[in-house]
Amino acid sequence: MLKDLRSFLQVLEERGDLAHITEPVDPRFGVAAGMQRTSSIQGPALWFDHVVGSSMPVVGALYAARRRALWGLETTPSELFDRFVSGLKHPLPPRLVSDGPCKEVILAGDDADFGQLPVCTHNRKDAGAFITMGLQIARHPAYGSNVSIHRMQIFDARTAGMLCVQPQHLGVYYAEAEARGEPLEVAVALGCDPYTTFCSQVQGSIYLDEFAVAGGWMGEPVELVRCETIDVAVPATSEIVLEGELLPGERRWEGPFGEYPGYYSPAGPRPVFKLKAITHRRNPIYLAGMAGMPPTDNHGMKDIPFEAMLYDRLRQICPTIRDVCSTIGGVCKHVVISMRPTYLSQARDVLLAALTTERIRPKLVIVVDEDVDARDPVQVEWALATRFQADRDTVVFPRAVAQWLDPSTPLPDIGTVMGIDATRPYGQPFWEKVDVPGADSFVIPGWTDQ
Ligand SMILES: Cc1cc2nc3c(=O)[nH]c(=O)nc-3n(C[C@H](O)[C@H](O)[C@H](O)COP(=O)(O)O)c2cc1C
Ligand SMILES: [Mn+2]
Repeated sequence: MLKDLRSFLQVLEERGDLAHITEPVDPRFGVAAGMQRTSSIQGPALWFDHVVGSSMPVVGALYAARRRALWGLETTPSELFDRFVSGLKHPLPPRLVSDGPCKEVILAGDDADFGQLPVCTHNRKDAGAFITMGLQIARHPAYGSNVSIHRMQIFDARTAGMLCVQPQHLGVYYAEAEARGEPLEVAVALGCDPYTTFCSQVQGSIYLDEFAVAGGWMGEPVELVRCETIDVAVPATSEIVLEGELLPGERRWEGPFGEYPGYYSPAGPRPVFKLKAITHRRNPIYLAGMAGMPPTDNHGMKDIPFEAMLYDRLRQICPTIRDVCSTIGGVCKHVVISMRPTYLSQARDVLLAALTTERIRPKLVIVVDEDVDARDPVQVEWALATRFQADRDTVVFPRAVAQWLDPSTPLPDIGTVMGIDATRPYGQPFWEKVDVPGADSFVIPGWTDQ
């Protein structure tokens, strides 16, 4: 099991999927430029040895390529969803341990300063530098522990904005604490192993402890250590931990920031995080990650849990679902489902179920037959071109719940969703698809034999 960021980086190093940038790089746009470039060519993860103004190396674009996410979760494309679902069904609660590497250096009070971190500025019009890959960990007296990721805009040495709004669980925790006039203690773990990193993206029940899902995936509990200044426990092997609290009754203007739909999300009044301590490993590695135009870390990390949870849900009504793909250009809003329909209208049932999920809501769902690779845009378009008639096979729901940050919606959070049934008419004769015997296995030297 990969139990920390370092062992994952070791795997990437061995597979030639981690490139070292040795020349000095500016944390303002420079690191982001590298991350964006390698993401768009699906190149390696990047290790920046020398980020100007900091002694910490920066690693970025770790999850911008799906292959790396699979290596991190130590699984294969064909096993991914089943492993994911089995972690959800068999969670293992985390274990508290007395000490861990993330305590090797402890900086509390005035010694803790965001300026110690190489926090990067990504996009031309971003309001400033943002921490984008921190796991926010918080506790609630009734709901338990929560793990999620929320961007943080650095305001000054010990103050940051945090984008955590309801119905996100951290937003709920904060709203309830604020209603009692209390701060919400929050720890931010930066640079964790792939399992705890991915558990942050499980959109489960508010009672779910995401660390227990990570434990389920690993087959052993995640080890946590208590924070120094707040009553929260964090992964023991985190590279860096920020301890602090969200202040009640305070808002500061946060944003704009280049978000995952590929647009600047507008500025607004947001909760304020007050830093109380920083703890870190010796020679810590700072983890950066892009949102913005896909593909990026943000999309890569959201797509897999989104697909796996939809897969699990849809398999309840259709066990012959083959694949669920959150398409790259669809920025976590477009889903292609391949399936083998076993009765008339089943493809439509699946389509409707996918469009009416709870927190993970697609805007467009395309259902294709099993012979179409849902991950190949050419094949999906071919199915649309040859198996789909718009008047017969389209369903449109106006005024559904839309994803926040979709700039095309007429009202905030309200928008139209659409389903397309591009499966062959069930049970009717249909033209036969061409095939060439031996084409898939034909070896072209230097091309198909690597
Ligand atoms: C890199 C990255 C950055 C994210 N930033 C934010 C953010 O700033 N605000 C937010 O509400 N969700 C953000 N998310 C999505 C949440 O982390 C995600 O929806 C999570 O599952 C919410 O957890 P919850 O189900 O416990 O509420 C981000 C996701 C990723 C992968
Ligand atoms: Mn949660």
